[in-house]
Amino acid sequence: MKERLTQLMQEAEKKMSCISSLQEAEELRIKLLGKKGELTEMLKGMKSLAPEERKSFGQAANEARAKIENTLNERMEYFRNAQKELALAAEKVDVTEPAVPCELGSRHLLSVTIDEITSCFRSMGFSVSEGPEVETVFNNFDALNAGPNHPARDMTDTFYITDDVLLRTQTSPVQVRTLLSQKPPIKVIAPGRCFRCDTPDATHSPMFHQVEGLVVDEGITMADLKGVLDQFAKQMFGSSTRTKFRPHHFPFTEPSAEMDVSCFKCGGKGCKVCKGSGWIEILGCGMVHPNVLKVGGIDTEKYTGFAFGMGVERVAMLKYEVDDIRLLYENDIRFVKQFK
Ligand code: 2NM
Repeated sequence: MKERLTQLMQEAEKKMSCISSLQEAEELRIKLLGKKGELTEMLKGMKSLAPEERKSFGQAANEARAKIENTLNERMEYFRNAQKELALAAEKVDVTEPAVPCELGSRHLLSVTIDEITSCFRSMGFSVSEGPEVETVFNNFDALNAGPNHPARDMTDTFYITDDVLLRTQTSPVQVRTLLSQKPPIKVIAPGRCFRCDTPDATHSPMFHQVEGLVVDEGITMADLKGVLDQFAKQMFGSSTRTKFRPHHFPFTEPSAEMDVSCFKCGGKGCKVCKGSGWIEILGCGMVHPNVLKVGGIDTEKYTGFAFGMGVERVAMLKYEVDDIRLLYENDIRFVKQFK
């Protein structure tokens, strides 16, 4: 039996030195030391030995077992480490590799235009105010002197949410909120999103943007309105821009007017942008109707005011010669990038 053990050890050592993977090491362990392993079987055969032989064989067999276990553990440890190193090498990050180029977007033409309009009025001392896009019917219509039968209130023109709540059709509700919460002097503009039930075409969109303004103080007259809006036109469209005011009608102003600017493209001779007339309609305006001031509890004997409103899309399209309003909402990066 001793010779067989020596032989088994020699073969085991030879096999162990040829192992080339963790799996092979495990297979060899089972083959030698497993329940039906070669060494295990040999130990089972010990019963047939004489008691004095049994002791020394048992010792030798245990030593052999320990040696095999140690060697296999060492080999397994080696392969585990090798596997770890391989995994780490595969994970290695090459910090010198050029990065994937990151596409930079740019500001949207509507944001650029709102900022241009806003900074004109800021330079004249206006503050900028914002309000909710979901408004009360009161703030959007009643407070603005648009009585219960005003055509603008029609279901077919306005997005109603309930009988009393709607998507604002202009930003004037922000002015109403200002009148209700502040005392004159008031000098504010309100840029923002508005909504009207319109079928989209080249010049209409059910969602669009406005900038409206409101000034209330003692002694405000039509001369202040004309001075401020003429100054705005010169800052926005060039210092040689001229303005003219045509009578108009709005429920919230009296008298009301529309302001045209001399064509900034042709200077007034007539071209495609001004459709040959030399003038371009830019905004609506007027002296705030006493009924509107009264909503804010303002003494109409002491205070007067003017207000105005313009469509941001229209101004942007004229100034940057965009011929279809829908281009402003498609967010095609090639379009957006033209107006940084
Ligand atoms: C316009 C034209 C004329 C306007 C009026 C008011 C308020 F709240 F003070 F009455 N805000 N905006 C106004 C006046 C708006 O848009 C074409």
